[in-house]
Amino acid sequence: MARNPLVAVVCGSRSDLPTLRGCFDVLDSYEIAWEASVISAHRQPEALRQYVADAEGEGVRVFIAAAGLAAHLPGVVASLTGRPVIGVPLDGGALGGADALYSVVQMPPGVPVAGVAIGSAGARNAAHLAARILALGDQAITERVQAFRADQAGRAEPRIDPRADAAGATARS
Ligand code: RP5
Repeated sequence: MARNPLVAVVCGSRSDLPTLRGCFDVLDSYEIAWEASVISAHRQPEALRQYVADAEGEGVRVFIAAAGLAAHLPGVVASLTGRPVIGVPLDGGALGGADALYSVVQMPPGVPVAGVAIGSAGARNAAHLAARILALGDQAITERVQAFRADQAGRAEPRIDPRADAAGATARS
């Protein structure tokens, strides 16, 4: 965790934290200061209101909110701040995260939440998206985003031997 975080990651339960691991790793890879909190929109609504107000006052620019089941956390955070909110729907069990996905993306007009994929893929993309938002006003983060994209683009593997060991796949001659 860092002083003067630019990104606040909030989730509804400690049980969500393992799925968010990649989110923290990606933020670290961009050298973006972040902080994490476990505050449920349903169980601790007053604490959530207070936290969002405090975080805004302390300079948080982007909120990432992750929750499972009836995932109201991202929407409630968006109701409490004018800053960008990225919602990560999590797999809470019976409905495999579709319940949370619908909750995250079906926001009423005027209260936007940027929804990403269910689970760990979405958690990582939430961090990538936060980096791209912050990059609009930060040259160092812009350069790190460009470097990530260039590295990713350079990893194409045309004409591999698909039966070779995955780590040592060789170009087909
Ligand atoms: C949601 O309910 C949380 O985000 C979590 O995904 C789900 C279950 O919470 P716990 O019962 O594990 O605390 O609010």
